[in-house]
Amino acid sequence: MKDKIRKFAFDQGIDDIGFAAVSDYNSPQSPKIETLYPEAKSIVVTCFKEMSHIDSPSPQIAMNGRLDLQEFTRMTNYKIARFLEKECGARAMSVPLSYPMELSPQNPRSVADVSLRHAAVAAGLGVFGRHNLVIHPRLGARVLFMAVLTDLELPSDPKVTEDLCTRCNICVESCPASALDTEGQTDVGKCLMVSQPYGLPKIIGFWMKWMGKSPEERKKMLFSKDFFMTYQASFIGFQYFCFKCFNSCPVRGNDS
Ligand code: B12
Ligand code: SF4
Ligand code: SF4
Repeated sequence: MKDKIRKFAFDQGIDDIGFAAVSDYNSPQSPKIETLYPEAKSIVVTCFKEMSHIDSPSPQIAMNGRLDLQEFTRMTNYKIARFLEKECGARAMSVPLSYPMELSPQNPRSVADVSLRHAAVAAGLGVFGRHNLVIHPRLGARVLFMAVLTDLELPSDPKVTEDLCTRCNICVESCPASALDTEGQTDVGKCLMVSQPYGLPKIIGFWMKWMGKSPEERKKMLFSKDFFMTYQASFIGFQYFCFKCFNSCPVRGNDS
């Protein structure tokens, strides 16, 4: 069964795939898989290599490549979930690449329903590096993950046992927000301010300022770069302005 799924997934253009039994998924901060899908037995994790757009000094080009990849991964993941249901007699639920997720003041550390990094580790697709990202043994650190939860019994693939991080510290030094200074922990607030400058904190700040302003001042606020960029981030998804920890890591794998 694993071979059948693997072949279908590679035919869709994925870069790698791994399988993890739900019992081998261990993400202490995240909800238990059973709370999302009580009958789930396995997680099918796919891996996609990010292309060179993330090296562009233009945030538009970098983020546009990410949007293209997001579209491709979403469609591919959905096709795999459909294949599991239609051709393998299974039930399947696709897990989002990033969003939608529960965004609320009650979830300040932005914990998603499924931690795709922990799922990738459980499925033998890599190990955590100093940047808290998962490094793939053949593709390096510039990879994104997707997953499908299924009731098929699929044994876990062997885990990567080699430490792929060289401890060079380049990621830590490259982070413009100093968000990686504490080992094993990304400072979410610091990262967000730099990597998503037109995200939620900007929107809240904007409307807080809006209150108590005169009509003339409000007009000025609407005709500002902040408002235009926040509009674009919200409606088009022009979200990330920083890929530094991701693209500075010299572990590029042998597929680069
Ligand atoms: C919310 C989110 C964020 C939040 C962070 C929230 C957080 N606390 O993790 C913010 C906005 C800051 C963020 C930033 C980025 N993200 Co993000 N993010 C997510 C998302 C949607 C959920 C993550 C989550 O649930 N975290 C909460 C829990 C699981 O984290 P945790 O248990 O506390 O683990 C943390 C540490 O303890 C440490 N850790 C845990 N176990 C271990 C073990 C070892 C040995 C080590 C060293 C560390 C370590 O890693 C975590 C980092 O804080 C995932 C997609 C998904 N559904 O998984 C993508 C995801 C993690 N993001 C990703 C990426 C690429 C980024 C960015 C590079 C942004 C960009 N431009 O693309 C930065 C990188 C920041 C960094 N170096 O950590 C990729 C990572 C791919 C990879 N190769 O690992 C993911 C998996 C998206 C995907 N579908 O591929 N992200
Ligand atoms: S995405 Fe940018 S700001 Fe966030 S941790 Fe990575 S390098 Fe730092
Ligand atoms: S940049 Fe260096 S320290 Fe950071 S994850 Fe990559 S290899 Fe490890």
